[in-house]
Amino acid sequence: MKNSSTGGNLAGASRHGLVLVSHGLSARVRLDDGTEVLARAAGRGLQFVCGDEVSCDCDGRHAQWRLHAIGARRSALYRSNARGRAELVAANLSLLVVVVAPRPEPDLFVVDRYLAAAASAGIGALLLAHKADLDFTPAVRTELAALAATGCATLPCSARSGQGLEELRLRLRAATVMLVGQSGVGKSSLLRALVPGAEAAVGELLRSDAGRHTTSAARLYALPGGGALIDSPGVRDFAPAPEMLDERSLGFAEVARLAPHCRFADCRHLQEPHCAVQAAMAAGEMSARRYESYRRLRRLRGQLLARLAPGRR
Ligand SMILES: Nc1nc2c(ncn2[C@@H]2O[C@H](COP(=O)(O)OP(=O)(O)OP(=O)(O)O)[C@@H](O)[C@H]2O)c(=O)[nH]1
Ligand SMILES: [Mg+2]
Ligand SMILES: [Zn+2]
Repeated sequence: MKNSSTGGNLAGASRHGLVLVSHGLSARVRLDDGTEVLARAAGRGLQFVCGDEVSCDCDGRHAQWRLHAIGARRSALYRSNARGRAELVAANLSLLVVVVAPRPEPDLFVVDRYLAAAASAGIGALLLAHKADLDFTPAVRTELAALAATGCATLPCSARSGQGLEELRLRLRAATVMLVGQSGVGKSSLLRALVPGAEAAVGELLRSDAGRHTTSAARLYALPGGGALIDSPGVRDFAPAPEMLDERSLGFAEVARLAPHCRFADCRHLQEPHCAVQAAMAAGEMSARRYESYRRLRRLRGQLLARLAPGRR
């Protein structure tokens, strides 16, 4: 990979590039000829993230790259900050890979919220049951099966044993993918298995308390077969941006399928009569945990919207 502070002598000419890492007002950008440069935002209003396609030019006099425009986004994944405001996480994703593993013990409510955000943003999702060399508890296995039954694509695999990696490579081909999940589920290990040489480029690693390497910033890598893979720091929690969630289903696949059968078009599937979602839950056709997760996300969304605009529900 070429590295250069000025990226050659094309001062003044506008160049296309891809944001590899965003540092707020500056970004590491891979220009279309493969050169990597550090570029500063030309204006304060520019908000760019990993995966953004941008235009840069070089101020020859100061040998400084400026990022002056962001291309239209094909998709955008947002999270909510504490005040309910939408914060961009990544741009142009076609697939969100939510990684879980037997250890650390999965928080499936976090998984549900990632899946909800992806569905609401029109981004495909894959639930990766990682560390397939270890066993999930029967309770978690049951819930993973319930998630698969909602239509969510799932795949068992292991970066350590190599199980499922060929299948994973096929599914990621030509896609722009982000790996998300709790710290320690093995996202960076998957990155290293999928992108040869990524190890050398992993500059954003910190040593955690346990002496383990933990990822500190989202970073994009080119996939060998085409496409791109973004490794991201582990999370404890994830709150989707409230305004981005699908109003009727909140991005829950089974709720979206059942909602047309509710009596009221604006049914929130909480206490309303003749609600197909509550009926499916009562009949055991919808996972009780998923329904509880849906209720929690409704509540969270209401709270975040209230913070966003006091007096509004
Ligand atoms: N048993 C088992 N352990 C694995 C496997 N893949 C990775 N690990 C281990 O899981 C631990 C965490 O791996 P990482 O790849 O750093 O996890 P991460 O998700 O990137 O963690 P953060 O960067 O903190 O979010 C390491 O000790 C790995 O050796 C696997 O397939 N099986
Ligand atoms: Mg990592
Ligand atoms: Zn309903």
